[in-house]
Amino acid sequence: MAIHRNTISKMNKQFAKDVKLGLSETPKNLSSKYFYDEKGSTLFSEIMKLPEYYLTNAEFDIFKNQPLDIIQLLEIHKTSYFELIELGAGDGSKTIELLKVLEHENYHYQYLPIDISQKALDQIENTVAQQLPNKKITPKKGDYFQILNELKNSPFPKVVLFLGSNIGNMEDALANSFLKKLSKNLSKGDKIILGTDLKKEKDIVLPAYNDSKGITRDFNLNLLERINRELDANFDINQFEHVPEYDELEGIAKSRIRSKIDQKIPINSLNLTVSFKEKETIHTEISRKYDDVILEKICTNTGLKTIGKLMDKREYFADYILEKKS
Ligand code: AVI
Repeated sequence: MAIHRNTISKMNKQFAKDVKLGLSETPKNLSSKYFYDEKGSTLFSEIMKLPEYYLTNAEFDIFKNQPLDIIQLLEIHKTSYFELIELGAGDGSKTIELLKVLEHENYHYQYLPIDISQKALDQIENTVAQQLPNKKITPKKGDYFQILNELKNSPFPKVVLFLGSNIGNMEDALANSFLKKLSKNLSKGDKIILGTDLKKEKDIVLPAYNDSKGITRDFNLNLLERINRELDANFDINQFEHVPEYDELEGIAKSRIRSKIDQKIPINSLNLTVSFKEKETIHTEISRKYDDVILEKICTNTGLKTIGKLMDKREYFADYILEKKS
């Protein structure tokens, strides 16, 4: 009993609530935001290095080869000071390419990466220390909007980076509310660099979510392992499979977990037993792919307008430059 109480006090209450709700619904679902525990974050770093996962290289290509175009579209001047704020900086490998040029061209700015993970912030600090030893950065640990709200009162123009097509893990309606909230924390004339994976053929998109080494499979199934670890459950991941799909017309990659057999899984911390029929699925992730029309749709009533778009050589990926107009 003591152990059980201890388990409950340690577990993430919101995670427990969401797992209970998601696995009680039809169809069953679990939010992709729960992918990123320590193991999941390590697996995602591996995914980004996979040849099939073209997104990272494509966006890197834009930052490496077109930094001056980015700067020009941002309409920043060497004489004025601005704040470059990055939401979820990852390892910073793309942004560092922009920073190198801003440094070389003597722009005046402060770089503020925001992340809830101290590990991610330490990593970006290391990258900058190694590649630009004279540049001091200002990492901020916490919730994006809480920190943006704190930064709102500073008198300086802002450029917000939201890269990696992270926006694509939100349904369009949620992406729209996210951009509305972001826009509310900005002032007229501020800019956003929004990284988006573009709609394209299934032959290119699907392998990115179904790699030959099975890392994406492990990444998806880690959700069940996380429930085992944190909520004292008994999922045998060999009895489940990773099911990715991509509908070219809709432009959305979807990941599911499918039960191979009829089975009942106890989740002890929730006092719940979840039944699965053979082939029953749990929806775990969407990865929206964009074009100009969808981009415009998610910008509706946000006060944000597209003022530029930069693509990699193969036109797989785009960084849209948005400006707060009102
Ligand atoms: C973080 N996000 C943009 C990734 C994506 O492509 O949707 C997460 C991911 N899921 C499977 N592979 C990578």
